[in-house]
Amino acid sequence: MNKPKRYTVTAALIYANGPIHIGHLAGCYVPADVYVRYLRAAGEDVAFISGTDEHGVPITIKAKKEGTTPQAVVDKYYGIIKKSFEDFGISFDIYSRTSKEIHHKTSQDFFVKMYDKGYFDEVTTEQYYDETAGQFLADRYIVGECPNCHNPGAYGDQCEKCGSTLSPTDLINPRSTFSGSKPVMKATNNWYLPLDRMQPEIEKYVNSHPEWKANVFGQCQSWLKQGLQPRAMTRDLDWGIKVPLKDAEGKVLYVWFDAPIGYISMTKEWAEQAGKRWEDYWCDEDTKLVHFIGKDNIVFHCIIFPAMLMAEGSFILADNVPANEFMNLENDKISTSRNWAVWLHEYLEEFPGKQDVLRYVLLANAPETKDNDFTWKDFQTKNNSELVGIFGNFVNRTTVLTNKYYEGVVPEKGELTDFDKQTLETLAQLPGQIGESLRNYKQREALAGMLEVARLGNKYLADTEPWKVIKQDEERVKTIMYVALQITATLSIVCEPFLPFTAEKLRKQLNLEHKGWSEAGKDDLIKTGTKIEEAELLFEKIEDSVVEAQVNKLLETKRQNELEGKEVTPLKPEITFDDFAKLDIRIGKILEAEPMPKSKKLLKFLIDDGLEKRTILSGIAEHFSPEEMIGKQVTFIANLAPRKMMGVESNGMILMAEDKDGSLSLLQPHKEVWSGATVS
Ligand code: B3M
Ligand code: ZN
Repeated sequence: MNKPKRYTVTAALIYANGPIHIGHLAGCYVPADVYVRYLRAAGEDVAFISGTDEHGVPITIKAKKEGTTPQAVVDKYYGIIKKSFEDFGISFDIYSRTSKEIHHKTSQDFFVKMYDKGYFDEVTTEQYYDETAGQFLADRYIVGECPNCHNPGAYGDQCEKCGSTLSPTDLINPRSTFSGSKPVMKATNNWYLPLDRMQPEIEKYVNSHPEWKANVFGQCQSWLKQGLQPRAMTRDLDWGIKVPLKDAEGKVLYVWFDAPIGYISMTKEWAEQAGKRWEDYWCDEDTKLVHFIGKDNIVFHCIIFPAMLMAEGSFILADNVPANEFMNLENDKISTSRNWAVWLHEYLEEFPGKQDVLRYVLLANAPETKDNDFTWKDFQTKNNSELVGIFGNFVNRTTVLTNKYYEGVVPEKGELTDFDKQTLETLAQLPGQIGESLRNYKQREALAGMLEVARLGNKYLADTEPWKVIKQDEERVKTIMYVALQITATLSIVCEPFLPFTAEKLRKQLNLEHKGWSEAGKDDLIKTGTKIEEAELLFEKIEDSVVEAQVNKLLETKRQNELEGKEVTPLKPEITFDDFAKLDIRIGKILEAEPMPKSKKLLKFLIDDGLEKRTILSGIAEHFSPEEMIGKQVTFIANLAPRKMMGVESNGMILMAEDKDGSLSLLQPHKEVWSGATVS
């Protein structure tokens, strides 16, 4: 597009059913904030819109779990989420909620307009219905046996044990979670968006954006290739926005219909307060619309919402949807149900004043092109070696020396050496490069460019050595410090999108007013004669004990999960029957058992396998005494290649089941069988 007149930037409307964690921050909120802060610094007209998504089954599920109402859930989490974003410095222009009156009206009007244009197909389908509770059942409200792994507690949309995607009719013996009764099939009408018929227009739109990030463009292509299916835009549910039609009693708008319209209704709300025209931000072709989201929301923002906007007809479409991949935590997927997360509100309490450290680490490791990992060790390293060691160190040396030599007054510059000129030229180029990376959603690259400014400063001081030169040539040192101060001043501008709290501290130290991006890199940014403040540390070292405490907190979570049986080992890759048939599994009887000398773990068994007596070593000495094993029947693998351990050859392997607490249990036939019985 041509140079945009203004920007509408949205960040995903997260469900108000739980607090914010670092996965949300890295995937969507920090990148959105960095982008917006840069645009504002560059003098652009921006509306930065977000809020909570307060409808849909995820909210009602949470209410059921907490034994309260959906309204109580959204009220509670809206408060927690809004406050943690504020404290973290995410600079939304508005942070609203989809429960607002204006949103209900905007969504209903949107629906009616599409309806009047004949965009919906009314379709009758059979859905599960709970006769006792008198309501249709969303997929999540039906449980039953998984047809794949036979987990008895699989949900109508997914089995959490084997991970397979299901539909409610796949379940064996389905039950309603409301009454426990067997649901019946009942006919119901809903309104469908004919994405199949709209595919050509949608394809045209997506294909006009080959510049989208590869992960986003690729996911869209794979949806389009499969062929789009009609999708119901209404649901039989009692929590949500009422369908504004006659004969639509008990039906609400599909949450993914109303939620993205939230971007529009929240813009209206903001415009009203800010004295702007909301239409400028949604209906003008010269406005650039950008959605920041996590990768699990790509299809909704790149296909379904654009299709809705096309159908409605009055709005612009997104120019870009720079979705990130996922951030893992200590090599494991972030999970709310397993409490495997770093929660923002807890971080803010435990690391007061260190918002920028977390922002920095999340950006440096941003999952821009693939999933990435957050570890506390890396958090410490990045803080200590980059923020303290490079950024803080440069600023501190400059401010300390300025105070020491000139009582904090920026000196006059004398004649510039070639090296000074070269340094200033590099300085002049960096802000433009950083800005370019930011406009192209390459935030890791931009962050590296920002740190490059501090590196330039450190190198300049290391090469010019003002602390030595001061003894021979006081005039020269004035110029050196003048140049170093210009670098510091530029740093205060270019660090702002990434490290807003630091930028403010730095501006205060330099007594520099807020300047725009175009000022950065200029060589008279901070004027001769300006009085700066006493040096104050921008960052402090993070000690080992602090990160150890965080790691221990996570280990405790893991232990707790194991006790509660939430850590189920994922399934191994599928094998063929032939693979299985290669195993020779048999039952044998233990004739003799003794400890292995010098080994804490191994026991040595003599086993009657029906054909002969064989020796098997087993690492179970910490769980069983030799005495209690004698005479027991065990299941063992009889054709495992012999293996020598501590000088003794072991011929097979005894099978055990490991319980949640780590204790072992023998696998025995449920009635005594003859030694040598085969297992198949
Ligand atoms: N509420 C999903 C989520 O919270 C959904 C996003 C809506 S964005 C319009 O991850
Ligand atoms: Zn399953």
